[in-house]
Amino acid sequence: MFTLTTLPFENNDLEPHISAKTLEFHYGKHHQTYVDNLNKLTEGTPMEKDSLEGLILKTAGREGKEAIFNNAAQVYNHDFFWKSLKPVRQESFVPVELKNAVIHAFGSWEKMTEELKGAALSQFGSGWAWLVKEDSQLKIVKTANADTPIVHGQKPLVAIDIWEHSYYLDYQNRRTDYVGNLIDNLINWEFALENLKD
Ligand code: MN3
Repeated sequence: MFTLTTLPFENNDLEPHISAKTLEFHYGKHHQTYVDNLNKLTEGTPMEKDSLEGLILKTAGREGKEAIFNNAAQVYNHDFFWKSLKPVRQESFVPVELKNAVIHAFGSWEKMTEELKGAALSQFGSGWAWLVKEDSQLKIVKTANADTPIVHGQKPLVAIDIWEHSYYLDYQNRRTDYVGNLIDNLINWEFALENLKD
């Protein structure tokens, strides 16, 4: 059985940037549905005993396994996304070790956040923007639909969900405002550092 992860904050902890109403649907309906679908698709098969990451790597690019991959990857991506966020009241703290690694890779902290914003805004349709580590190099990447960095040999540090369901109730078509508010106020950079060191 695959399970819905527990949110690391309350539904209203991201307000006013992401509303409790959005979380109610995004976490309670969309994320839950990926978990439910994954369980239906794997129940009674050897895959129900796989780890989530193992199942993703095993089904990526495999003909006939698209539905399992899509639901498994979306469960993984959302688990990761929630951990990438922090409550508004919690100070936005950038650990010095992360800051130094970012400056080394991008030239400045601002260049990295601009590139992350650019990736999120330029993704056509549904997908994700990420800060990742690949061959010990930090970089910004975007993935379409359910695609996830772990199948491309990349270790994610931070995820931004840019599917419309993540912002439409609060921002309608204004993805720029959603992405800007999220990057400026909600990213958990201490989580990013944990992943960098991991
Ligand atoms: Mn989503």
